[in-house]
This record gives sequence, structure tokens and C-alpha cells, in this order.
Amino acid sequence: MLKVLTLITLASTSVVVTGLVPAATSACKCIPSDTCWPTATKWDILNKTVSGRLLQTTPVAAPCYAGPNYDAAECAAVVANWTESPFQADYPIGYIYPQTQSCDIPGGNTTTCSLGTSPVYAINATTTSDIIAGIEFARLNNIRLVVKTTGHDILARSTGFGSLEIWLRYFRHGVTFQQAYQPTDGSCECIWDGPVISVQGGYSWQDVYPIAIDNNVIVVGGGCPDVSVLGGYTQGGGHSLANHEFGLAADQLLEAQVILASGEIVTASGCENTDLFTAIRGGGGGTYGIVISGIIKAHPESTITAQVFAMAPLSSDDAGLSGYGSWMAYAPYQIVEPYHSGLNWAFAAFGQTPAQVEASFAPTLKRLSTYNGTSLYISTSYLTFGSYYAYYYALNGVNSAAQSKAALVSRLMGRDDLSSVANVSQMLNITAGTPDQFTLTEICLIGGGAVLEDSRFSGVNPAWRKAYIINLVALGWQDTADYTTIEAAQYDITYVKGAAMTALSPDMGAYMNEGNYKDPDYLFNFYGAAHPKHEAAKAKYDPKSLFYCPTCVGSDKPVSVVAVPSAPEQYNTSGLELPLSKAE
Ligand SMILES: Cc1cc2nc3c(=O)[nH]c(=O)nc-3n(C[C@H](O)[C@H](O)[C@H](O)COP(=O)(O)OP(=O)(O)OC[C@H]3O[C@@H](n4cnc5c(N)ncnc54)[C@H](O)[C@@H]3O)c2cc1C
Ligand SMILES: *[C@@H]1O[C@H](CO)[C@@H](O)[C@H](O)[C@H]1NC(C)=O
Ligand SMILES: *[C@@H]1O[C@H](CO)[C@@H](O)[C@H](O)[C@H]1NC(C)=O
Ligand SMILES: *[C@@H]1O[C@H](CO)[C@@H](O)[C@H](O)[C@H]1NC(C)=O
Ligand SMILES: *[C@@H]1O[C@H](CO)[C@@H](O)[C@H](O)[C@H]1NC(C)=O
Ligand SMILES: *[C@@H]1O[C@H](CO)[C@@H](O)[C@H](O)[C@H]1NC(C)=O
Ligand SMILES: *[C@@H]1O[C@H](CO)[C@@H](O)[C@H](O)[C@H]1NC(C)=O
Ligand SMILES: *[C@@H]1O[C@H](CO)[C@@H](O)[C@H](O)[C@H]1NC(C)=O
Ligand SMILES: CC(=O)N[C@H]1CO[C@H](CO)[C@@H](O)[C@@H]1O
Repeated sequence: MLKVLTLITLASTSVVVTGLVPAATSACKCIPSDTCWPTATKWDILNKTVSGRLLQTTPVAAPCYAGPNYDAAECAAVVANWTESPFQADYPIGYIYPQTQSCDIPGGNTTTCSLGTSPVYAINATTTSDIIAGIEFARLNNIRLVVKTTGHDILARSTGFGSLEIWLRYFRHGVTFQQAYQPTDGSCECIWDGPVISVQGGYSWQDVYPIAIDNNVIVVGGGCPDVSVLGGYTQGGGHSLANHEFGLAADQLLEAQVILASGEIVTASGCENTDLFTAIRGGGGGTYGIVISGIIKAHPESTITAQVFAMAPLSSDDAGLSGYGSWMAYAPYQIVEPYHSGLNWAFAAFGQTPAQVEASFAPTLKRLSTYNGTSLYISTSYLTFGSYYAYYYALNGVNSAAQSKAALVSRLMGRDDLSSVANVSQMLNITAGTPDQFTLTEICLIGGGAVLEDSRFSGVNPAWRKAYIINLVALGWQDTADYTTIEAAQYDITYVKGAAMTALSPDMGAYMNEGNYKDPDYLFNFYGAAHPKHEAAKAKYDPKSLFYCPTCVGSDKPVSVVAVPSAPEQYNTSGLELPLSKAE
């Protein structure tokens, strides 16, 4: 550690001597085309400081383009694995849900390959010293710093034009189970004495679930096993099949170690740095510091009865059921075989028998059954599982395909918002879309129950405490869609479908992690009444906005504004030899 700090000091001294560091008040960060951009020598010094773990980034599909990276065999491997989220996550600049694609695979849409808004350098961090070295380097050289664990972010919050990235995927120091929680700071009031899992590093849920299974406990984690535990998911709220029983993922965090913009490592908990603790329990990732470890609650296992249902209108009952459903009015495939419109869901109840679940659903089914065979096709079955994880892996628990092309909007909805059939129908009429649109609605019945309990030191949008469902609407486009189509979809999601959802629950908000990237009202929708306290935490822990991400707290402040991007590096694509024919 001492060695690291010495080298950093040397680097900063030379910076000051050459006078390249802009005044601390400079509004803009240095980008590669600026004279203030660090010299190759400085990057070399950083590289030595991080034991050779500095990477100059290259787009994942660069081997498909003419130039120094061209490699037909590698390109074929990239194409074969392009939509696999673990494959993308294994690249410092691989993304699961990119908002822009500056280097598509053949058959996709780009004819040139550039870094676009991806970081220029990444530190493949394995130690806290690596992380601190990156923070100090970015601060001293006034360059943008970005944090990425998996690259799942839907709002481009793990990208940044002309930035240095701290890549946490290989920062791994263990996952351990403890039967009874003991606060690390022994003087801290113990608010939970049950079992916990301590996660020390950039792990994904798939690394943690096996430990939970071995110890017969449930942790509140992502449906997609490849999402990270301590990154954007938990810090942004975190919805799960287990929310209704145990609360949001953010509510499970009991304490965390955080590296601040100053390079200092602090504990955030209910008795130390409580404002930081609150901020990272729902105020968004990538904003206040880098979370390097955390302790989360674990809950006793339970039997589960799941109701698998196809084709029905939205039900707003709260019979203890929770889970995910999806419907489409005009699907390009058979959503409920053999129909091209329909609804599927798998909702579950903890600790209930099939008879209990059937009984609570009986009134709804009776109403629907009158239409069965006439205007509706209805199929329902009940499955019982011996454990939560048996249920999870049977009906959920698979990674979604990466690189989906869709505009997305979500809305938190309360019980009252769903009480007027006329108002709900009006919204559904609009969000269903038109026959020419590829529209999918996901109903996340993950609110209610324990989610309604206001947890102490909570940073989530307070609207969550009234939420029963998240209604999520996605409008997709073809791989080769033109900009006009993409812009039109984004407009429609924002001002037509999103607006109809807002009209139904105007006082609620949206789920930031599955929010609209172009939401003009994101401050209210993502943070609600929690925004002022997060702004205060940002000002205190990252006063110079070292950590920046779009829509994150502080991103609306002028200090974060950076010059309009111009591609730092273009690969020459004339005379392009593609191993696969380009579909037009
Ligand atoms: C296929 C898919 C499935 C999903 N499923 C779910 C789901 O079931 N439930 C749900 O609630 N959400 C889900 N999401 C949304 C998910 O919560 C967000 O994408 C979230 O931001 C992912 O966090 P990450 O750390 O894995 O991703 P990253 O892209 O690595 O990071 C996301 C944000 O967190 C920051 N960050 C990452 N690590 C750290 C850290 N250690 N310290 C500080 N900041 C950090 C980054 O800077 C960035 O701002 C899903 C998304 C996708 C694409
Ligand atoms: C950093 O050093 C390693 C090992 O010496 C080297 O392989 C790597 O290319 C260097 N990174 C950069 C960006 O120069
Ligand atoms: C890519 O896909 C191919 C074929 O499916 C597979 O054999 C290969 O291991 C994958 N490569 C990587 C790096 O994941
Ligand atoms: C990052 O570091 C890990 C651990 O040392 C290594 O396995 C991996 O190959 C590295 N990734 C890259 C792209 O250098
Ligand atoms: C709907 O009707 C079909 C065909 O008669 C039948 O198989 C199915 O069980 C019915 N569904 C329900 C929920 O009653
Ligand atoms: C239905 O919507 C109207 C107009 O937006 C609103 O005034 C009314 O309160 C809503 N009804 C319910 C029951 O929420
Ligand atoms: C929406 O309402 C209009 C007019 O009331 C009707 O013509 C249309 O079919 C409805 N659309 C859907 C998807 O229900
Ligand atoms: C790009 O490549 C083509 C063919 O290989 C070559 O003729 C051209 O000069 C190159 N352009 C640039 C800008 O390097
Ligand atoms: C976003 C984008 O680059 N769209 C292009 C995709 O390809 C079509 C057809 O070649 C172009 O018209 C679009 O501009």
C-alpha cells in the first residue's frame, strides 16, 4: 500500500511540474484529444503501480473490422457469443444492455468500429491498492472515472466517454456465510442477529446462491444470476422474487466497506457514516464511492407454491403472491401457444400449499372462466417446490440475452393507482402498442408485503414503500433499424406509453435500474423525496464529482458536463473483410 501511494505521489509531482493539471475548478474533464490528457509515460507509471493490470480497451467486436485487431476466427467467436451476458461481462467494455453500439457485429448496424462512449483504459483490479491507484490517478489528472462490475446497467451508468474504468469483475476476496451477524464495529447497535452472507468483492448472484443453498438460507437477489451483488443492483434498490417476503435488496445491506473519492476506505453502517450508508442503500451505484464489500441478510428457507398461468387480465390482488408476468398484444411469436397475444405468469407464495393458493385465486379464476373458450384462453397449474432455490432455478434464474434493442420505461404503482378499472384499461390500451410495434409488458409483482416497510437508513425512492407492482414496458426494434425508427421508439416510450403510465400513478416514480434512459423527469422519478439527502451525501463524499454517471445523483450539476464526444479512435473499415456476410 505504501509503495502504491509513493508512486502515485511521484506521478502527481511530475504532473504539477509540467503544469498539465487544470485548476481544480475546471468544469470539464480531460479527454484523449486534449493537451491535458495524461502522457504515455504517466499511463506507464499507473500501469506499474497496478502491477501491469492496466488495459487499453478495445471494442469486443474489433476483430471483425479491418485494422490491427482484425482476426476472422476471433470475430466468429465474438459473433457466436455476442448475446451471452457472461461473455460480454468478461470484457472490460462488454455491455449487456448498451444504449448505443459503436462497434456492432457483422449483420448489426455499424459500419465503423470505435470506442464510442466506452472507457479508454481500464484497471483490471484485484486489490484495494489497484482501486485506490485508479482513483488517485483520475483525480490528479482530472479525467473521468467509471466503475463497472458486470456491465448490466441499462442507463449506460457503467460507461463514460474518454474515461478510466475501475473494473471490479476480478476483485474477489471471498463469500462467507455467518450463522449470527456480529457488526464489524462491535459498538454498533445490533439490528439483526440472524444469519448473513459477507460478500467481499465484485461477485454476481450466481456466486452467492450456491453458498445460500449450502446453508439453507434465502438471499434477496436478482432474477438474472449474472447481475452483481454489491454494484448497481443493490445500490439502486434491487427487485427479486423474494422481495414480497423480505423487502428490497437494498434493505438487506447491513454494512459495507467503501473506497471514497479521497482514496480513504470507510465503513458505512447504521452507526458509522450513516448518510453514506443510506445513499448506497437505494441512491444508485457509481455515485458516492466504490463498494468493495458488504454484509447482507440471509433468511430461512421455505417451501413454495407457484401458480403458472397463461392469458388473463391484470390482477391487483395481494394474496401473498409474488413474481413476474409478461404480456404482449401483438407478439411476433407465439407468446401463449398458439396465440400471438397473451399473458404468462408464474407467481409464487411462500409457505402456502397449492390448495391455499388455489383458494385465494378462485374468485378471480371464476370471473375469468366465464370467458374461457370464448374470448379468452386460460390455462393454470400449480407447482410445489421444496425450497425457494428449487423454484428459482425451475422458473427463473437464467441469464437474459445480451444486446437487446429496445427502449424501456418502468413505473411503480400503488394499490390505489390500480383500483380504478377504467383508468387501468385506459393505460393498457395505450401501453399495449399497435400491431406494427414490438411491445412487451412485464408486470413485476414484487412490491407489497415487506417492501412496504420503511427500513431505517433507506435510500430508495420512498414511492417504493407504497408500491405493489412495477409495470415495465419495452418497445423493440430490428437490428438494422435506422435512427429515425430508434428515435421514434424512444419518443413513444417517453411521451406515449411512459406518459400513460405516469398518468395512472403520477405521485409514484420509476425503478431507476429499469428506468427510461431518456426520462426528462428522472430526478423525481428515480429518487423522489430521497433526492436532497443523496445530494448532500454526494457533496460530502465526492465534492469534486470524481464519480460520474448519467442520471446519477450529481449528474445534473454543470461540473460533470463534458465536451461533446468525438470518437477517440476509428478502425479503418474500408476494404472490410467480414467472415460473415452482412445482412441488409
Ligand atoms: C438482463 C438483465 C436482467 C436484470 N435483472 C434484474 C432483476 O432481476 N432485478 C433488478 O432489480 N434489476 C435487474 N436488472 C437491472 C440491474 O439491477 C441494473 O442493470 C444494475 O445497474 C446492474 O448492476 P451491476 O453492478 O451488475 O452492473 P454494472 O453495469 O457493472 O454497474 C451498474 C452501476 O453500478 C455502479 N457500480 C458497479 N459496481 C459498483 C461498486 N462495487 N461500487 C459502486 N458502484 C458500482 C456502476 O458504476 C454503474 O453505475 C437487470 C438488468 C439486465 C440487463
Ligand atoms: C501494462 O503492463 C502489462 C505488463 O507489463 C502489459 O502487458 C500491458 O500491455 C500494459 N498496459 C498498457 C495499457 O500499456
Ligand atoms: C464462443 O462460442 C463458441 C461456440 O458456441 C464456444 O465454443 C466458445 O467457447 C465461446 N468462446 C468464448 C470466449 O466464450
Ligand atoms: C483480468 O484479471 C483476471 C485475474 O487476474 C484474469 O483472469 C483476466 O484474464 C484478466 N482480464 C483481462 C481482459 O486482462
Ligand atoms: C379453459 O378451457 C379449456 C378447454 O376446455 C380447459 O382445458 C381449461 O382447463 C380451461 N381453463 C380453466 C382455467 O378452467
Ligand atoms: C382515474 O383517473 C382520473 C383522471 O386521471 C383521476 O381523477 C381519478 O382519481 C382516477 N381514479 C382512481 C380511482 O384512481
Ligand atoms: C384502444 O381504444 C380505442 C378506442 O377506444 C380502440 O379503438 C382500440 O382498439 C383500443 N386498443 C386496444 C389495444 O385495446
Ligand atoms: C483504409 O484502408 C484502405 C484499404 O486498406 C486504404 O486504402 C486507406 O488508405 C485506409 N485509410 C486510412 C484513413 O487509413
Ligand atoms: C443506428 C444506425 O446506424 N442505423 C443504420 C442501420 O442500417 C440501416 C440500413 O443500412 C441504416 O439506414 C441506418 O442508418
